[in-house]
Amino acid sequence: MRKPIIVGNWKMNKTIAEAVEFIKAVDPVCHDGATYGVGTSFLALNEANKLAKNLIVAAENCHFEDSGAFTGEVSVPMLEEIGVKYCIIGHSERREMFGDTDETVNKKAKRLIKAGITPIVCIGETEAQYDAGESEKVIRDQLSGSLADLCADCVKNIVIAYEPIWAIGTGKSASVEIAQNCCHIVRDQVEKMYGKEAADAVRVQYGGSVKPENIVEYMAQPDIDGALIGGASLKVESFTDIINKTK
Ligand code: G2H
Repeated sequence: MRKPIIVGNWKMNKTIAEAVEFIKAVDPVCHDGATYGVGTSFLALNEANKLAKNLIVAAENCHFEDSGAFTGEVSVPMLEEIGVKYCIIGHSERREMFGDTDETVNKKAKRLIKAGITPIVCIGETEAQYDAGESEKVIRDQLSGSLADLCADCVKNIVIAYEPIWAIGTGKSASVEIAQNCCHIVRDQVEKMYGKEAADAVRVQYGGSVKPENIVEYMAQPDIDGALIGGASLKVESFTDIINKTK
């Protein structure tokens, strides 16, 4: 049985004070129906992680090297030092604007796994690729690169977020059928790479304009084990609503 995992991706939102206020309000509402979490800025991570009892707190990126001349970057040992247990990698915004590739995502995944931090590996096709009918190929290619050369047991513990780029922050969420079909392709690709046991265990999230109004139908799909949620994770009311609807 896969435990659902629903993570808010705050992106470049919330100061430390705002993060603290949110966690104080939402942490007590969490329940055993799923693992709930938030991805915060590097600055807010330590405070948020110390405060959260029920929510898991995720970094939104990391560097694959442990130290060195990488101005502005944060390494995995730095995350380890403050007890962070999850890290989002390869989000489409990072791929588009900050040069993340399947190769660097793969290096980050390997380094995180070595540290016992769960990577939330993001993949997803652009609108042009979707329109050209290339979604499946893009998903399989991104996973082949991003998850290359990991151990099958390690793959069981990672989280994969399928986020079609055309549905991110646009209000244009993928239909339940498309989301299920693509999350099924994700699982099938994991099976091809690492076998059935890993594919049965890996948790696959859908992301892209998930909100209280559509969370229940996504979560009812056999291959969708959770969600990565941007806009609707920023307000206490809407994230609480999502938590209450996934009991
Ligand atoms: C996709 C998602 C969070 P939103 O980026 O990862 O954001 O829910 O705002 O589409």
